[in-house]
Amino acid sequence: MGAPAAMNFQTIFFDVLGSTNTEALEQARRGADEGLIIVAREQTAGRGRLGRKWASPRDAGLYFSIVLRPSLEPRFLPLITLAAGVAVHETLTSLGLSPDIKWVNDVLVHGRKISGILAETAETNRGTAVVVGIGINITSENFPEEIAKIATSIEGETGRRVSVEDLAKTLAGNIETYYEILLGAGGPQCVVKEWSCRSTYVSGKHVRVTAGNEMTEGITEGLEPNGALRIRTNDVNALAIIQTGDVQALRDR
Ligand code: BT5
Repeated sequence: MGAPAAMNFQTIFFDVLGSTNTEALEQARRGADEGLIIVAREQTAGRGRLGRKWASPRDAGLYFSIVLRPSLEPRFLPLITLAAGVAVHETLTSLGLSPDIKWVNDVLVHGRKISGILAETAETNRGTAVVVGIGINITSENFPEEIAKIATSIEGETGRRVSVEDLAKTLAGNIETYYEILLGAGGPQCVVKEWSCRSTYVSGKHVRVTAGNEMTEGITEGLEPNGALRIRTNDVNALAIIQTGDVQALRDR
């Protein structure tokens, strides 16, 4: 097998959108090629997981969605989110930040959220498309009150204001790198490794995971081959495999 061809990026910049993910999913359903990137200066209905909101004030962040058409075993699809997390981590590191990744999709700096990732799929005539939506805060200036305490931004951390265009370009390059690693030989294992060395949450962390009405507490013990989180539970000393949920770090007594 030869090296995979470079991704063909095409970026469309919008002034305002409800959600760049909605636009990218729509374009994917209409047959858009892999590598189509949608960016907006502002989102009026930016979303996170489970119907949560992503605050997207005008010119305050990168609101970015990319269409992928991965030839990947379905069980490894969750690794696309992890590969995107690594790409965001690399992007922020290149700007002088020291980020951490909280399983599964939060990128934090000094314990505050600077980026979130939302992967969604669409069934299209050309097969399953995956849209990876990424929000990265550029400035903290217009944070709504409810996130001001839990969020941070590139400017807030470094004092420098980056341009949306430059940030989008660096991010796209890093996505290409880790997506190609994922699709290559031994890709899933490599992505798990790349993710693990960038996250303090991967092992030895006392956490609580909430998924719907279920709550699991214990110490993290690495990832499964598909990116699921292993937790050694406190009560019965069993190994819980977390496929989805919200992770919260607990203070050790
Ligand atoms: C996420 O969800 O973190 C995924 C966010 C993905 C946003 C991008 S922007 C481009 C693309 N288009 C979209 O419509 N979405 C994607 P989740 O793990 O559910 O976290 C959501 C939570 O993060 C909220 O409930 C808030 O607590 C917090 N939050 C909201 N806006 C934030 C912001 N700008 N910065 C930091 N935290 C925020």
